[in-house]
Amino acid sequence: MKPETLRALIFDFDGTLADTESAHRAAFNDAFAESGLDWHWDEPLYKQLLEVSGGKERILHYWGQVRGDIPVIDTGALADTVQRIHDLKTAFYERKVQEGAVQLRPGVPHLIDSAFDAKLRLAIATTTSPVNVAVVLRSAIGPDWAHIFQVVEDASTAPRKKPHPQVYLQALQRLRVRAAQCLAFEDSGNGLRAAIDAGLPTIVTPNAFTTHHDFAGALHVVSDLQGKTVEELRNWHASAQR
Ligand code: XBP
Ligand code: MG
Repeated sequence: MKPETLRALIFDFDGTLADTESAHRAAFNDAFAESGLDWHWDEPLYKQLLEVSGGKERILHYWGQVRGDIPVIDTGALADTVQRIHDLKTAFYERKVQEGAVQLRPGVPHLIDSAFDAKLRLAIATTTSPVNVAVVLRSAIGPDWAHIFQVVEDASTAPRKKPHPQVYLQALQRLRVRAAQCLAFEDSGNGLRAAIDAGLPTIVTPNAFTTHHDFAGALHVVSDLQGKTVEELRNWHASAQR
């Protein structure tokens, strides 16, 4: 069978395109303080909690861990409280990004530019909120970012969070390409499983929060995308066809 041509790159966002999780962690703690909660997520605890994809799901998971003894009288009220805390967190996160707390990871700006120039389709498949993608890429790339990443699937369009493959399956549908015509890029175990379950050959670039995750099934695990070229991506993609 004729090998497939590489036509699209699908990037995870947090921890892959940009180093965001320290700013997320600080924003969660600001939101807890603002809400009068005596919760504080230090780095070791946040590393564990990142096993749960999605900020709201993470808050709910932690609430169950620390307050499991208090029967939930009204699940609707609990959901509203979690939503309120998460909305606050997103506002704090946005401010931190605008103050320059988040950078694109090494090699990402150059690779995005060269992939765009090589007419590869670019997409994002993330469990974070759409405003978080926009605020980071607007400050890092400028308003053109939405022209460069033609497809963005996020928490608002794909409510079932990684490791569920929904966000990647929807990105493939909107790109109108087959999984074998793409490469996916991830930083976490949950993300890798979501991409693999969507049939995507996946490159993993771990970061300080995810180096201990299980990356079995990844096409390649590399420290970062520094110096990576479209040519090298095409070779990685071809090796997945063999
Ligand atoms: C990583 C996540 C997100 C962020 C926090 O997303 O799991 O939940 O940690 O962002 P990605 P929210 O799939 O891009 O690695 O609070 O908006 O969820
Ligand atoms: Mg990630």
